[in-house]
Amino acid sequence: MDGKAGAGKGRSPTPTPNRDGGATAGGGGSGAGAGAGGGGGASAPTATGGTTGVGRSTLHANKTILKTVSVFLASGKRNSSNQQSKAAAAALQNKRQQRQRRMDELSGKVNPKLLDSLRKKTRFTKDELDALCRIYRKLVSNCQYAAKTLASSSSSAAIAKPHAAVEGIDRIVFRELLHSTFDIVTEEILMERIFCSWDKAHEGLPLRLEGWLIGLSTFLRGTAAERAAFCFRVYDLNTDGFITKDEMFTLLRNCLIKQPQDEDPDEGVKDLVEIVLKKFDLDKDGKVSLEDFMGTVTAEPLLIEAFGQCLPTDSAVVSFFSTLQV
Ligand SMILES: [Ca+2]
Ligand SMILES: [Ca+2]
Repeated sequence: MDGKAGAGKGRSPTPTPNRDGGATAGGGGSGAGAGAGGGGGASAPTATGGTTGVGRSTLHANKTILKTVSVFLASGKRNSSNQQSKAAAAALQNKRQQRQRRMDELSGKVNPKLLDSLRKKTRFTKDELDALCRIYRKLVSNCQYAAKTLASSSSSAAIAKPHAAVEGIDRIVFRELLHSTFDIVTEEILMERIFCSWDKAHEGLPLRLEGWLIGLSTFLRGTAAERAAFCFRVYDLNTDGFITKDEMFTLLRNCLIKQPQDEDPDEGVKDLVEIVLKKFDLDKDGKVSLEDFMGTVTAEPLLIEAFGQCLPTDSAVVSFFSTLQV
């Protein structure tokens, strides 16, 4: 109340010096407006540089602080300078190794240690892994090329740039591969789920080398159980560990051809959901757990893709391996 009255009082005298005050205020206002507008306009293109720039500048700041600290320490204890240079050398060495590993990953050369661990984690031979690493490199460069083109094309740069900084296979290139190489012709929603479920280890998206290879191993050479677990992850849309009736409805919605004379076009889908639920829900709690799913699929392997295609056809797998030329 008081504040309002004060504001009212404060305002009421303004008409008196109206011309001067009003004009200056107006001028100030438009000036600020123009300034903000200019800033806003400029911020779209600079934001791209800004995001990386911020990262770089903090890195610089950190480096400077480190330098200052080390100089300070060195001035205090000259004796320990030997130790310090050792530590600095070790840090540099560490940094170099990290950079080398990233370069190797990108160039398709995988260091022997990593290759060895990947061989244990996947069902690929060494030669197959080499070939798959080459494909990874190619897909990553496709992603980077696409990101660059997008970045240079327009104001969408601000959105595209942060992703471009992360090396890996993005969803667009991944989907294209699923579609063209593995004959997966499926709903948008499943394509997205396949992409998100691929990386079981949750290395993070876009897909990095290890996630790509382990996912591919399940996809192409997985045991029945591995493949079933993968399908379950895909179908569990909200990743809460159960395929619910709602999720089944979403997944099965478009698999029935709707009849124009149907009063309730969803009726058929709802009936289908009930039938499928009965089939899968072994413990009768109204939703499908991983155990339910595995039990059902073990008894009837054809039901593995009951909620939509998310595995390659056999012929696609055969032709994929033949193109690896190993
Ligand atoms: Ca769920
Ligand atoms: Ca159940």
